[in-house]
Amino acid sequence: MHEAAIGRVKLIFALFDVDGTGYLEAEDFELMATRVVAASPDSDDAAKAAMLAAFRRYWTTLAAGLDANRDGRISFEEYAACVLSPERFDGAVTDFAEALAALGDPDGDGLIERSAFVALMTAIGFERANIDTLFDAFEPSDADQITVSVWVAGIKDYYSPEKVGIPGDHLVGGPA
Ligand SMILES: [Ca+2]
Ligand SMILES: [Ca+2]
Repeated sequence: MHEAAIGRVKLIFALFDVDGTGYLEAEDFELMATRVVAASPDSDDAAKAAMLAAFRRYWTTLAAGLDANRDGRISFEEYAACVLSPERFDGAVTDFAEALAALGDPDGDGLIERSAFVALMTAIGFERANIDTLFDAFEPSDADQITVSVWVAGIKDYYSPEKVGIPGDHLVGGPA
């Protein structure tokens, strides 16, 4: 696997272990979902419910596919196996990406302002400087907006082990 993809996987594991136990558990996804929904106060209840459902589906899909020793939690070693068969997690990642981008577009015009993007990505736990660099890499319009579809594609690329040199790589590592 490419070094860049390993870095992306390590970062996501660290951020999703919200309670810092060293393992991914159902509780981590509840905590993360609550935090992300709270970062989008202008979203309607349907968008918030979709996000919560996407986080829960993501957890159940990961647990079903990766909890090799069946202890109800996912270690980093177990998690890293997801990059060996990413197609098994495609549906859950797509759900997650679409629900997150929808939260970033509360007025439904298909565009995401930088402020909404920063709020959601900060809630997930990414570094502020890296978030801005990523937004810039998505080539925002003169009005400083990106499209929902660009963001959805960017999230899916982030989880694709074969992708290198993608905008999402800006999230990995400290600010320059
Ligand atoms: Ca945890
Ligand atoms: Ca386990």
